[in-house]
Amino acid sequence: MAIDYASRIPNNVDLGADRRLQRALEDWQPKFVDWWREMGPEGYQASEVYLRTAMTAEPSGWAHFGHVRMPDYRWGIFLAPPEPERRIAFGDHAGAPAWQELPGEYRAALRGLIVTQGDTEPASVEQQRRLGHTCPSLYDLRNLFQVNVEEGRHLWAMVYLLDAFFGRDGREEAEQLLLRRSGDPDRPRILNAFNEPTPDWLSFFMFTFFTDRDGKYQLASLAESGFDPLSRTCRFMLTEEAHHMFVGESGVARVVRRACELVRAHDTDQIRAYGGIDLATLQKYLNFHFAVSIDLFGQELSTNAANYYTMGLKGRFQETRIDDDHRLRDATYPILRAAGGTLREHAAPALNALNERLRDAYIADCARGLARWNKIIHSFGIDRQLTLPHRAFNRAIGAFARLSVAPDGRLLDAAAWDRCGADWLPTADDRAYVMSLMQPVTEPGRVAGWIAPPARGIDGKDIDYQYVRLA
Ligand code: BYC
Ligand code: FE
Ligand code: FE
Repeated sequence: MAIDYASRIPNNVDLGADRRLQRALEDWQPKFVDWWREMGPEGYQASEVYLRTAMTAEPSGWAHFGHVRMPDYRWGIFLAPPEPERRIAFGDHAGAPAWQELPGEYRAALRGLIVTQGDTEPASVEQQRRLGHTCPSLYDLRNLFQVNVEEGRHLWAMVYLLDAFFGRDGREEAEQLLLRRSGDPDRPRILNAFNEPTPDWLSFFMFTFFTDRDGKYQLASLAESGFDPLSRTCRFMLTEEAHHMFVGESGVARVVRRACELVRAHDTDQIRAYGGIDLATLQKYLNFHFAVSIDLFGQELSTNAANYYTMGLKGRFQETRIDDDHRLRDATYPILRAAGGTLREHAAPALNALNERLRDAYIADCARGLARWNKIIHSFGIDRQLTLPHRAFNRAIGAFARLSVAPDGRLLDAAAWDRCGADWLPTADDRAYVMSLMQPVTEPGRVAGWIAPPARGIDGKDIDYQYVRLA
């Protein structure tokens, strides 16, 4: 499945054979580039960035690295190779051949899922567009831009589906995806986490750890879809997503490492005087990003989720590896709810609890990342751990949104919340402090003082390689 880079839109879907689709996408392409110039990374459009471009869509496929100006990046349409004889794995149609064409009766539901997924991609680029000005190193600057161009490509992935399968209203949705703006009160992005600002690099690393990981879980569920083109496009997107989460996990790990070095060097937890981000502040940022990111899974009990499943559109994480009837009509799933002043588990219909089930898988994955950060802290002999707050903490979506819950899961009254909130979430002071550290470092090989250098460079290059040639 080599990708054809000779045509105007790189692709591995034989775009040349479908004139209607090719015209629709060629009409959208300049609008996308206009959007990129307006809302993409500010101040670096003319810089040459050492970017990775996929050359095949095979999981083992090789990538090409080279310096590229971002507006010249070859965004295109890449689907994972088809699985021969693929069948629908769950829901009412389980066992039937996967759909190669749009199942007409599910048109609206599928369009909604594709638009919601598509909307997050440009939103994240908008959120991150000013970060280049305060990069901690050229290595990090390059990683930011790699993430940004790939999120741009994820938008292409969803626009391909809209244009290929949804006709005129698909084209209209494709235009709307370029018109909404993150954080704009009049035309916001669809999901709340994508309207939050990403003002500093600690927020960026937390975002790529926590929020891009929602991307992993949502894409994995959509990769199970009975609508095969959606499945294949999501399977390829997942290979790109892995890099975004690496940027987040390794970014936070380096901040943790630097904090530990300063604690050891100065024998105090109060390391702000030495230009570090203390672990208490890191914990608050973590609390904030975890809560907004778990909101992205939707309500604990959701008829939308039940319908998507029954229709065969959105499965569970690793659906085909689960050993049950894949219909779930009589199954139950434990969920938490507030009762008698505490949070208690109860059995809910499994079909309605699918969002919660996916959130559970996500939380377990986050915990594995935290364990790796805690290993670093432990290796410095520091007696402190980063922890995930309780899932009911600081929620805006679902049954916990109405409650005040401490990070340890205690239900609080409003007064207790007001007294303690500042201990648990970044305050204006915390944010101002972190912001004060955000001074650009653009000399090859140098790294800002609040973060440890990366363990290794990119594509076998040294850390002092010129990953970005500033224009
Ligand atoms: N904010 O029945 P419910 C990524 C709405 S991240 C605002 O629970 P459902 C990326 C909901 O839409 C992955 N509204 O909903 C990461 C519904 O409204 P309607 C993005 C919310 O449908 C980093 C209503 O509340 N992909 O790729 O089961 C960088 C009832 O809720 C929110 C997807 O999300 C919220 N947080 O679940 C770049 C996959 N939560 O429809 C990229 C596609 C819920 O009744 N989306 N609502 O008007 C979905 O699968 C589902 O839409 C959701 C919501 C899981 C998001
Ligand atoms: Fe994405
Ligand atoms: Fe991502």
